[in-house]
Amino acid sequence: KILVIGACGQLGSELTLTLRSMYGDNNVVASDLREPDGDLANGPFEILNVLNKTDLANIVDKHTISQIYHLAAILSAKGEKDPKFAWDLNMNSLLNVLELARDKNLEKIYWPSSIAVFGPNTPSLNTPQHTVMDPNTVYGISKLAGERWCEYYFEKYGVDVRSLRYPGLIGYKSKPGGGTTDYAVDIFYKALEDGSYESFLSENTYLPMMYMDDAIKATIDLMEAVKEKIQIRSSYNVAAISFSPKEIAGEIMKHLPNFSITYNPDFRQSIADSWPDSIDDSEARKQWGWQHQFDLSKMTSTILSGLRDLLNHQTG
Ligand code: VAH
Repeated sequence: KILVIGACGQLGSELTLTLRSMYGDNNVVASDLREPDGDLANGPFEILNVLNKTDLANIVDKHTISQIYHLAAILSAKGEKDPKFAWDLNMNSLLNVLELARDKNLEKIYWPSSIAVFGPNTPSLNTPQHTVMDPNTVYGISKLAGERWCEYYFEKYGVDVRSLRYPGLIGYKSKPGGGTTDYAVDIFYKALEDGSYESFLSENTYLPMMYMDDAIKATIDLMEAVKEKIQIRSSYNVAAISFSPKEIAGEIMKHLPNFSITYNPDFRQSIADSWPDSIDDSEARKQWGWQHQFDLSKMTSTILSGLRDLLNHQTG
């Protein structure tokens, strides 16, 4: 059975539903700090603080878990507000999961890394798989250290842990949680609700991004790949699209001609400036057939129609 840690998060909630549709509701145990709402309640759920090793081990034993997707973390912007806690949670939770996987000889572990592992001295165009990495956010530092630990536990103890360096993930079915790329989610809600959006990043801030369905497909493809194909045990570069606030606003205006955007950069601008503009993910494409499906135009029309239905449904 599969355990998803952080199942109520932006990625966790959609990934849990996908895993349940693939393996059956009762074979995917969702867990988080708080009770789920909506569809997540349609399967087994456990309240879990992943920093509590005993609780984690008890849940693994109780449900005979063989795979763990560990998605709980404090993201980039939120991490800068409480650096020590962000480091403690992001780092020690991963070490708890890796140690447990080793102890109980779990079959597979999934842990997300991020383009946040790159920093100001990393080449910013077509950032290579192997390159200079000088992250200057606590989140990025914890993800870089985490990648090193994943590779260590694979090499030293044979733990089959797999990882992707996600770009900004853009979806509409779940709310984002404290990231720097969240403007690209917020903009859709504001476009439909207010007709205008004030961006906290400047107009030409290019960032690597990916529609949520592509991110989930990449995760499943990686976890389903035969072991021999996985040559990288730190974390794979994966990419789909790169765009700026100005570009996504322009795409939205094709559907909502009266939509307007203003720019008021805040502390998140410096985080975005430290990250790449685009990513070279040729290793993932070569080794396990990664291929994105959503470009900016398809993502925008998909989100606008999906979110319109969601908001209409909510207002009843
Ligand atoms: C963040 N959404 O903004 C996350 C992600 C690359 C961005 O890691 O922190």
